Amino acid sequence: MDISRRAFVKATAVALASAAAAGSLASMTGCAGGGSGSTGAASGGEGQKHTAVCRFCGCGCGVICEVKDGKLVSVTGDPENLSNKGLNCVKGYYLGKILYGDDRLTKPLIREDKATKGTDEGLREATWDEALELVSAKLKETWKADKTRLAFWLSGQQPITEGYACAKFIKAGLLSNNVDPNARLCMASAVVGFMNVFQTDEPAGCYADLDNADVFVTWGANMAEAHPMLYSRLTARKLSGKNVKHYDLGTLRTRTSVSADTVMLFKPNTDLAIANCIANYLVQNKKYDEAFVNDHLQFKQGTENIGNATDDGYDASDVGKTVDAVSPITFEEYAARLAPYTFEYTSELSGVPAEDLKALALEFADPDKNIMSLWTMGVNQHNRGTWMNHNIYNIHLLSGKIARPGCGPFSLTGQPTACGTAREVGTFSHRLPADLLVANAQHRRYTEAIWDLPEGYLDAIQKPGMHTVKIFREMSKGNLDFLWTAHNNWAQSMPNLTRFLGQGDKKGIFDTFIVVNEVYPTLSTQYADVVLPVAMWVEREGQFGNAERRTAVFEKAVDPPGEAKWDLWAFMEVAHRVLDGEQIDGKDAFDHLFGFVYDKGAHDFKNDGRETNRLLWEEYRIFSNPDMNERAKAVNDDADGKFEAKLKMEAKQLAPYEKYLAHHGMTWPVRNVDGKWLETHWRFADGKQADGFDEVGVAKYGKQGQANNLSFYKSANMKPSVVFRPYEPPAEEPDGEYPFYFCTGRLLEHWHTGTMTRRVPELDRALPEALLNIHPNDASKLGVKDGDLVHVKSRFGEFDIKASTAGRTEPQEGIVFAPFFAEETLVNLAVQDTYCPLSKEPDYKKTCVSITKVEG
Ligand SMILES: Nc1nc2c(c(=O)[nH]1)N[C@H]1C(S)=C(S)[C@@H](COP(=O)(O)OP(=O)(O)OC[C@H]3O[C@@H](n4cnc5c(=O)[nH]c(N)nc54)[C@H](O)[C@@H]3O)O[C@H]1N2
Ligand SMILES: Nc1nc2c(c(=O)[nH]1)N[C@H]1C(S)=C(S)[C@@H](COP(=O)(O)OP(=O)(O)OC[C@H]3O[C@@H](n4cnc5c(=O)[nH]c(N)nc54)[C@H](O)[C@@H]3O)O[C@H]1N2
Ligand code: SF4
Ligand SMILES: [Mo]
Repeated sequence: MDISRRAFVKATAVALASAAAAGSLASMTGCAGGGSGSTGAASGGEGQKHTAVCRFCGCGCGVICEVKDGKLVSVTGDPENLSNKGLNCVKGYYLGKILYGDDRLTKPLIREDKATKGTDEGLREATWDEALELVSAKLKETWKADKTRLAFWLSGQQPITEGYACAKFIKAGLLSNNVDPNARLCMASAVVGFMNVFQTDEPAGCYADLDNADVFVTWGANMAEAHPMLYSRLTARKLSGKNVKHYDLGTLRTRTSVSADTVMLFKPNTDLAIANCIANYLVQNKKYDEAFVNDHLQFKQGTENIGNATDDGYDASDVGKTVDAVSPITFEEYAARLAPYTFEYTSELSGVPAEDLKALALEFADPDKNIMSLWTMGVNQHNRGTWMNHNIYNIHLLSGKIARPGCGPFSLTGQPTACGTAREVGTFSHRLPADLLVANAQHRRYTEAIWDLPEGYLDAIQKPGMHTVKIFREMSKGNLDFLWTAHNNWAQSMPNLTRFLGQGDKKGIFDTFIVVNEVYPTLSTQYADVVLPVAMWVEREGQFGNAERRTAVFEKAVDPPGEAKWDLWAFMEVAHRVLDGEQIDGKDAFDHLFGFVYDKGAHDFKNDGRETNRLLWEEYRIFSNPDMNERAKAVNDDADGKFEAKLKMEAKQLAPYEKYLAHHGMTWPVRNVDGKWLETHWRFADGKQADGFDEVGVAKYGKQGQANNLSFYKSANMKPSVVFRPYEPPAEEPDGEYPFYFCTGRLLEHWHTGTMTRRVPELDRALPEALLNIHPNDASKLGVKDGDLVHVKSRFGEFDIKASTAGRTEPQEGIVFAPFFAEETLVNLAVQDTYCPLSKEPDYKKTCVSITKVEG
C-alpha cells in the first residue's frame, strides 16, 4: 500500500496572487462574482452543468459544477442561489480540485497489527466485503457485550439525509445515544444559547440583514478569513450605505479589523463585561425599548462562580450538576446586577477605552439604528461560551433590535451543514430530529410514532450519551472498544491531543477498534483499524443547511474514484449486518427501520442516489409536517394537550425534496400557501400571533412600535429570557510559568485540518505553513526574530512552530495566535480541553503557554 501522504505537505514559497493577500476592502475577501476555478482541464463552458453547494464554510454558497468527459472541469458561483447570488471566495473557485489529489483513498484498508497505529505503515488493502464484515463483527460484539463502550463521532459536514439515517440507526437501531458531531466543538454554545433564550434552535435573521444594517458589530468573528462571502456583503454595504459603522471586537487585530471604524481589542473573556456594560448603560439611562421589554421579555439569573470543566469529575460535581439552573428575577433586580458594569470599571477590566465602550452603547441606545451583531468561535469556544451568547442576546432584546431587516443578533455557523445536519436531524448525544430531546417523554413518543416503534421503545435512550470531549477522554482511559468517525479528522482537530495521541496514556487508542470513513490519508486514518474510502462532495448527491436556514441540494456530478463508495451505503451495509436477526415489534429490525429505501432483501438502494435521498428526506420531513403521517398526527393532536407539537413542529416546516432542487435552496420554514411553497426570511417577526410563521419575507416592519407584530412562538409564555450572566475569568490566566495566552483559529485559504485545501496547489502555495503570530514587543523580549523556531508549551502539551511578527493576525501583547491547518505543526497537542460547562464546547482560544526560542 503506497500512501504518499507527505507529498502534499511540501511547502513552496510562491504566494498565490490570491485576493486574500491584497489590501483593499473589496479584494481582501477573495470574493468575486462570476469567476471560475478551472480544475486543470479546459473549461469552455460547454460541459454538463450540475447545481451544487460549496462544501466548505457555513456561508453555504451555491455553485455550478461543469463536467466534461466524466471530470469536474470548473466551479462557478450560482446566481440563482439566494444566499450568495453568484459570489464565491477563493476556496469556492478551487473546489473542483479537492476531488483530484494524487492520493485519494480508493480501496478499503485494514490494519493487522495494533502496534503500527500512529504511523504511516500497517494498513493493507482489502475488499469491501472483508472490511464491512470486520466492522460489523466488531460493532456487534461491542454492542452485545456493553453498549456504553461504543461511540460514533459525526459532523457538520455530513449531508442531511446521511446524518438522519445515522441518527435513526444509532438511536433506534442500536438504542444508543453515544453519538455526537464535531459541531460540539463549534456551535454547541450557540445552540444552548438559542434554547435557553428562545427555547428553539433557530437563527432569527438572514443574510439580507447584511445589506440593510446601519451598524455592524463583530464579536470576535474573523469574517474576512472565515466567512468571506458574507464579509464581502458587509464591506459592500459599508461602502455603499450612508454612514454605516463597523465595530470590530476581539482579542486580536485581524483582516476583519481592516473595514472597522473602531477596533476594540479586549482582554480574553472581558467580552462578557463589555456586553453587560452596554446593557447597564441602556438600563440606567432608560434607553431600552420599554414597550418591547414589557410586552416580550422575562428576566432570569443562573448559577454563578461555576469554576472550570478541566477535570473529568466536573459534570458530576455539585456545581457541575447545577450549571443549567436559572430562576426568575425582576427587571429591577436585573438592573441591580448590571450596575457594577460602568464604563470605568469595564474599561479597566477589558483594556478598551471608555469612550469606545460608550460609542457602542450609544449605537444600541439609538432607536433608529439597525444593528447586526455577528459572532462565531471567539464567543462559542469560550469557557463561558453559552453565557456570552446570552449577553449578546440581552442587549439586542433590551433595545428591541431583533427580527427585522438589518437588525438582529446573528450567530454565524462555521460548517456547511452544522445547522442542517448536526442541529436539525439530531446527531447530538442529547437530541432527536427537529429540536427534539431524548430526555423529553413527549418528544420520544412523537419520534416513536414517526419511526413506527412501539410506545416506550425509545425510553431506553432517555439519558443523553457521551458528548465529544467525553468520548475522547474515555478512549484515552481505555473505556471505549469501538469508535466510528466520518467527515472529520479528530486526531488533528480535537483539543488536548496529548491526552490520547502524545506523551499521555496511549493505551486507549491502541485498544479501541477505530473505523474512519475518509477521502484522503489523514492523521486520523493513521490511528484507524479500518479505513473506508468514500465518495467526496459531488461524487454523490447530498444536502446542506447553512447559517441562514437555507437547505440546498448538491447534485451528483461525477463518479467516485476506484472503489470509493457513498458514506451512507457503508453505514447501511453495516446496519444491515449488525441488525441481522434482531426484531422490532416482531418484525425484522433493519427492514422495519430502513426497508423503505431498499428493494426487499437486496443490499443495494431501491433506486439511484436521488430516490434514496428523497425517500429519507420525506420521512425526516414528517417531523415538521405531522399531518403527513397518521401516527405522528395522533401524537401531535394529543387530547390531553401536553405536547404542543402542532404549533411547534409546523413552525419549522420543510418542503418536498424536489422543491429544493427547483429553487436552488430554500430557507425554512417553507410553507405551503395556496399550493405554492414559500420560504421564510425573518423569524419571530410580523407573524400572525401564535401561529409561528412570518409573512414569508414580506416586509411590514416598523423601526419602533413593532411589538405587536412579534411572535416568539416557542418561548415559555411567548417571552424570550434575558438571563444575567456576569464576567468570570478564563479557565487559565497567564503567570510566570505560562505567561502568554495562546489563541488558535483559521486563515482564508485552508479548511480546518488542511486535508483538502492543502492538496490544491494554488491554495497550498498561497499559505504553505502555519506560523505563530506574536506581538513585536513580545518577540524582542524573547529574543525571537521572524522565522525563528520556537517551542510552545502549555500545561497540556507542547509543539514547535516558526514565529512571525508580520502575520495576517496581529495579537495584542501577551497573546499569540496560530492556525490549526498544518498536521506537521500540531498545535492541538497543547490546547486545553476545558469546556463551557453548559454546552460542553472546548475553549480553543485561550490556553496559557510559555514560548522559548529553539537554539541551533
Ligand atoms: N477559511 C476558513 N473558513 C472557515 C473555516 C476554515 O477552516 N477555514 N472553518 C469554518 C468553521 S467550522 C468555523 S467554526 C468558523 C470560525 O470562524 P471564526 O470564529 O471567525 O474564526 P477563528 O479563527 O476560529 O476565531 C478567531 C477569533 O476569535 C476571537 N477571540 C479570541 N478570544 C476571544 C474571547 O475571549 N472572546 C471573543 N468574543 N472573541 C475571542 C478573536 O478575536 C478572533 O476574531 O470558520 C468557518 N470558516
Ligand atoms: N486549534 C483549534 N482546533 C479546532 C478549532 C479551533 O478553532 N482551533 N475549531 C474546531 C471547530 S469549530 C471545528 S468545526 C472542528 C473541525 O474539525 P474536523 O471536522 O475534525 O476537521 P476537518 O478538517 O473539517 O475534517 C473533515 C474531514 O472529512 C474528510 N472528508 C471530506 N469529504 C468527505 C466525505 O464526503 N465523507 C467523509 N467521510 N469524509 C470526508 C476530509 O478529508 C477531512 O479530513 O475543528 C475544531 N478544532
Ligand atoms: S468557502 Fe464559504 S465563502 Fe467561500 S465559496 Fe465556500 S461557502 Fe462561499
Ligand atoms: Mo466550526
